[in-house]
Amino acid sequence: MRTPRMLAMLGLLLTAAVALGACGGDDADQASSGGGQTEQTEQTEQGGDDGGDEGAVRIEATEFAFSPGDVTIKAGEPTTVEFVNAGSVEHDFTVDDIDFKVTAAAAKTGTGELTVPEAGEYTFYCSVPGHREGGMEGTLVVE
Ligand SMILES: [Cu+2]
Repeated sequence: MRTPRMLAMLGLLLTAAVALGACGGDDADQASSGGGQTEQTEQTEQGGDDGGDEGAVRIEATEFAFSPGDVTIKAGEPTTVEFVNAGSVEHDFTVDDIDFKVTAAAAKTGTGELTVPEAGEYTFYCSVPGHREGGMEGTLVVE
């Protein structure tokens, strides 16, 4: 008489324990790993996009123009400037307000890194004599 009852109770306890354990496990998995993975994926994608699009700018120089004439970067963010000289004489990319200059010989590419802490519009130009007057001037927009 006692043995069957104890077995029955044990069975109930085991069933309850398994059911509770299974439910608890599912909830925990969905809450922690499911939510965590989603957040991590979003952060990684956003970070990658930001770095690729806004962490670098490419400016081309010819006689006597910059392309593009207006360059936009983000305030406070380190930005790599790739200055491609597609012309046949030396050119440079100079921004007096932030004391920045990248020079590139004919058919060469110069690179430099700048961080502009304050938003605003800064004039850039080529400091080779006569080039600014010839049209090598543009606006660096920091936002
Ligand atoms: Cu020039």
